[in-house]
Amino acid sequence: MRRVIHALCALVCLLAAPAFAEDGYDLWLRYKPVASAHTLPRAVVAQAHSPTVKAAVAELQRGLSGLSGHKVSVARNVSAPSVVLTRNATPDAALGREGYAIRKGRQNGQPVVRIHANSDIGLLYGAFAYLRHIQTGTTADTTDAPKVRLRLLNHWDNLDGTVERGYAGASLWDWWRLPDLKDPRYTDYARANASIGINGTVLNNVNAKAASLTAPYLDKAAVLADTFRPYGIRVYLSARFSAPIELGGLKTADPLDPAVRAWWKAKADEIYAKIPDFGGFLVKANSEGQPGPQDYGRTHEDGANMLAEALGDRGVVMWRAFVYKAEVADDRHKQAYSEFKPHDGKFAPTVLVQVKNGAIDFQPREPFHPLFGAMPKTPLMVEFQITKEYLGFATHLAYLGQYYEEALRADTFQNGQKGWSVARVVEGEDHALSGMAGVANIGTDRNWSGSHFDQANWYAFGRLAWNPQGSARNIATEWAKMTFTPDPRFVTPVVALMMRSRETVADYMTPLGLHHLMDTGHHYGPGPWVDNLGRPDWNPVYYHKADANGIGFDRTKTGSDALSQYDPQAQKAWADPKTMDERYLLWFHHLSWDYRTRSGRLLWDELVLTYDKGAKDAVAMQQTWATMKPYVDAERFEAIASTLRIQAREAKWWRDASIAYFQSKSGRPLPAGVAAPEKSLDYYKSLTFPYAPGHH
Ligand code: BDP
Repeated sequence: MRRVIHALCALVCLLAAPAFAEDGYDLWLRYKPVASAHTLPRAVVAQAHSPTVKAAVAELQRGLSGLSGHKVSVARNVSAPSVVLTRNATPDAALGREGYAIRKGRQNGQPVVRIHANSDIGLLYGAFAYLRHIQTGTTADTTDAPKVRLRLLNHWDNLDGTVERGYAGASLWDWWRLPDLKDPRYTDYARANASIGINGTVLNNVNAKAASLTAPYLDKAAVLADTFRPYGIRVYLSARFSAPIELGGLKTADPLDPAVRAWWKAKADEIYAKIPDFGGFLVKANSEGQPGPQDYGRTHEDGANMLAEALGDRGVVMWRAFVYKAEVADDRHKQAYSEFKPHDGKFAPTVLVQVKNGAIDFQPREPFHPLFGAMPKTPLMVEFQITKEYLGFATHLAYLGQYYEEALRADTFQNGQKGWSVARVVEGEDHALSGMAGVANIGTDRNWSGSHFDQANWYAFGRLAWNPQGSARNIATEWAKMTFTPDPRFVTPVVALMMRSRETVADYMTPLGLHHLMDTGHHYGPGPWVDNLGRPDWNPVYYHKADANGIGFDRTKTGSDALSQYDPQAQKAWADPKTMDERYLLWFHHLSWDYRTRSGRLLWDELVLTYDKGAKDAVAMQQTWATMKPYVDAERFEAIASTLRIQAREAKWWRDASIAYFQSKSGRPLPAGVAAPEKSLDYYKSLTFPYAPGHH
């Protein structure tokens, strides 16, 4: 009888849930009553009480109380159905330093769920996994451990509280009021990250200010580090290469100058005195005007290895490969590879090279970066953008799990061998270090990410950093169940919508492998006509090369030959326009408007129809969402409906402006049945957005 009553209560709560307004603050950690509420443990039992175990106990208590609908207690011994946290007496090799096992059993005549780990942080990860299992209806015993060592968010946050390419409000870090301010939100940030396995955070923008390395700012960073430590999250800083000049009064920042080396060593010691587990430095050098070793005729490894020496074995250096030289090469696609590949094997053991997923710049679709598979002697991190600078800011729904999965699964054919996916390169089986970085989409907005569905991108990044071979679809399913409801009438259509969503954005922004078509500076909206910027490779016209005859960037032998930077077997996938995946077509080939695509249509028609489809699919997303109303609380339902409205309107704008522009080049009529752009090309060109967010 009691069971029936429990089940009924749980059901009532479940059904009632949509009635309560939710603002998204709780993310995927909402802990609303589940149908299995009556089967859940009544107590949390743990022996040790380190801050990390305390955090695990508190999370289990909070989570189980919410999920079961009644208060769960904390106990020393098992005298009720319990979840029991235990550090292994002898380490279990399968779990490593951060893994965990979850096993069902019995103790003192009571049903128990045992969470085992070799470390306290493993117990915390196990606690979050167990809560996730309850919310997603998983019951099997599990053993799991991360496949990547460094799972990091990169905040492009400025000291004045703005966020470069941030669309979710201001920076979470209140540098002005730190170190006194201890915002409880910092703990919630750490909980959310720990729940998906993120174990590090770079606090400041890669376009770094030297001031971040001064004593007052280190004291502020130390408070954040203290807050995050129980959750297994280490703090890192972006380091400005010229800091020895700006802060140290030196004449040079030459990495081979002994005074410069001594300055960095002393700086590292100062940091470790304040933050004993400081993670290390992230460096953007000799890129987009940032200082670096090349200013002194030195190499990337000279710079990276100097910083590695200063940190010693206390931390790592993440040296970014997003570089392009002051002198414009024939193809920006080739630059990072040309600069870094010759230096494979020359970096110190604590240096990782951090490579964007593609060779240009986080475009809606990019082939994988040719450095993956080309530097087998160097640990390569992949850097993804979670914030959607090039995919519609926070107002377009684009599930990036599907994007990351596509990049991670690409085969690099490292050493000429099949099966060396980007994921495998990143997992770094031949290296002591491995890492994945995601440019954060988090800010002071109440829902953290600017819109509810953008939370899924933070979530998916963390889950894929834990296991780069994970499935984007499964991750979306987990997220949707936890963030909204496990009701399949919601989960099935919403996951389908999420999985399609990034293709839709690529269709209305950059179809058929086009890229870098956005407007200048703020990167908001279409600007395929832009041809007036300081460097040729900043201009969209450089990338699409459309004229009366055709369109596309020839990266084969007849063109820039960037294709040759890939392993010959990887090249095959893109070498022949007739057999390749046409979603990459114009990335690699310049083709006549009359080129016949796989559909049998001419390239011009195919291009226009793809734009048109993208805009229509954006409207369809709105329609699907409208049918989800019964399953979602009113506040989040409306908020999402409003962003989808913006998206549908802007998708049409991208479609119309792009078709108008490319038609001015091709001079061809639109395929039958396709509506003409609403306004003239001049109208679209005349739009300006001086106050678009994220551009600082
Ligand atoms: C570009 C962004 C710029 C960043 C740069 C980078 O527009 O704001 O500073 O990437 O990654 O995509 O360094």
